[in-house]
Amino acid sequence: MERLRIAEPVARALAAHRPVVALETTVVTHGLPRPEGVRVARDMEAQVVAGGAIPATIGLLDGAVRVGLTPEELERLAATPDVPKVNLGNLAAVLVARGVGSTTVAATMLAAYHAGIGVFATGGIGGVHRGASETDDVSADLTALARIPVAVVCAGAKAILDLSRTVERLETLGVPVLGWRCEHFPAFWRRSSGLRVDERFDDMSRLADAVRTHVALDTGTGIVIANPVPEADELDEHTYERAMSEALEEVRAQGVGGRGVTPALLDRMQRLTGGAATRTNIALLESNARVAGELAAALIRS
Ligand code: PSU
Ligand code: MN
Repeated sequence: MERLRIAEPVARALAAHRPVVALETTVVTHGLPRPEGVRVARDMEAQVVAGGAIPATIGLLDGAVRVGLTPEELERLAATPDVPKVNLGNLAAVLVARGVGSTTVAATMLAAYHAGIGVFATGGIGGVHRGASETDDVSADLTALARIPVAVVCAGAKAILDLSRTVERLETLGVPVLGWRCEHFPAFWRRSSGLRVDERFDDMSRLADAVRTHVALDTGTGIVIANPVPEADELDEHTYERAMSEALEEVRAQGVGGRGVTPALLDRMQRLTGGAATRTNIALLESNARVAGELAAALIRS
């Protein structure tokens, strides 16, 4: 891939067939309040290591897609004012024009795939927004999942979305949704949306076998590994329902559109819950990084 730069430790790990997990940077710059993002990124890397793999945090710096940012580089990215949020459509333009950007799930999957990394951890994938029948706002994450064979460990999709239509769309696209120790698609801040996953897995070597088998089928799609937030960190149901309807209402009233919608909703959730939503978000990010590390390690053994 043009303008792809793989950091030395990541390249070495890949050459030696050691497990590697990709991490994104939009969550660092747009998904969490500053300076929490950078600290969480470091914690996620530590969780990948604890799971048995090598982390590769991905973002745009100096006109290149960098796979494996150092702590200093991550700081530099986070300190950039108005850092652009990059998906598949604006990747080339941002590379050429600004040279710096944070990668969403979609762009991170593309970079991971070209670097030879098959496992990726995020918070929640993007999906079909509520009201999409009018706005047509559907995340490019779904486009990437339909086209790029990388396994994405997530706590479902952000519950600010229309989860039922998101799950329907994943099915249409032929993207498997595998539950890690759960039957139901998680709702990000809550453990269950009530929607079913394709299959529940309780054993990591079996989950790895399902991932490996799907990739070998060569359908070309990605895979969603749904990992609910740990019970102790789940946002209380009442707080969750109330904050979410208010957040959706505020963002609608302010006329936020396009790439701004998801960061605005996450920011409102954080404020309306007095930080509780962010604590849950951080807990699920760390848990996903840990599971992704374990999955990458199991894939090497399978
Ligand atoms: N998960 C989080 N926080 C985030 C995101 C995911 O816990 O901020 C980001 C991811 O980078 C994802 C993006 O790709 O939100 C989706 O944005 P949109 O809905 O505009 O496609
Ligand atoms: Mn969108």
